[in-house]
Amino acid sequence: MQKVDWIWMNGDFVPWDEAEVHVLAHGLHYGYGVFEGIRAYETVDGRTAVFRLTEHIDRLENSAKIYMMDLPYATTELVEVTKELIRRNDLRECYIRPIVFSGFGEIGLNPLNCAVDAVIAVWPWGAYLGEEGIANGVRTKISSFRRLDHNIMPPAAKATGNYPNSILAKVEAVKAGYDEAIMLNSHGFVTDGSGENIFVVRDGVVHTPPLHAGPLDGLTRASVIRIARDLGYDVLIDNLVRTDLYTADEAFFTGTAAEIVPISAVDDREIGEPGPITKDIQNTFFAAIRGKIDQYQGWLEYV
Ligand code: PPE
Repeated sequence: MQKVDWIWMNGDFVPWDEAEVHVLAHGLHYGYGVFEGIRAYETVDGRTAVFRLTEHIDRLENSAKIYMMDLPYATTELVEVTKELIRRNDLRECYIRPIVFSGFGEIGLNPLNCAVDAVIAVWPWGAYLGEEGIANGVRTKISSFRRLDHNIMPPAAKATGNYPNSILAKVEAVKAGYDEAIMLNSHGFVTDGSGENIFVVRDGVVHTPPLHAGPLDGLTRASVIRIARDLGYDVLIDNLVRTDLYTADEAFFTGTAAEIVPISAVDDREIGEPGPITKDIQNTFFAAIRGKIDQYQGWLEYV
């Protein structure tokens, strides 16, 4: 990864190499932490804007609430710190990773006697599934690992400890020669990719799984639902099964890191080149994040 000058840690801006934690930090042992992934883009007028920053920080607060973790900073403070960090690092575009975790204090499951550490890091991060993936699509495999359940590790919380579930799926897919994994819940309904939400297009209608199926409540997903409806497409939020993917006319992933990535095949059933509705939504999204569309200016928080 590309290093920058400053990281914000527990209230201070510290040099990148000095942003360290103790090896006995509680969150490292038990995966007890919550985090976000956000992107900032250079817009048409040359200013940098963070995409839906406040809503990402709100989701961080909700994740912390689910885990009964006291966020030591208010939303407004974290929003301001994020903007200041981007300015200090002199970045026009970047990925933003806030993370709040139980730090050093005591080992043992109960986190209540541990410090709560809060960190925000920013760095330049290119296409998550490759430029080639954005342009031509990625090949996917349905994972043999099932997605976490609401009553096991709530997917509504973007918790660090949820991610080994995604990592099992990702590694399985990559080792088998695919680009990305698609996950099903324990009832066999499609949830999401290892780190992306999923959409399919059938007969001109856009479909995405409901939140109760178990995907993360993605901000990119919400943006795409709005964009698709504004473009005049019907969007249905309904359960999908694996064969809905095999026979889809079009399919794509959405996510902050991934942005919008067409899916060209699922379990070797070809979907093919990115389709017209995928491209329409992709083009609109890429124009929106760069401030080219007035009706989506409300999503941009200028640095
Ligand atoms: N599902 C999962 C499981 C997920 O991790 C993400 C984001 C999404 C859906 C899309 O949500 P949103 O970014 O709000 O549209 N994954 C983040 C972490 C990726 C990583 O490898 O780290 C991200 O995209 O930032």
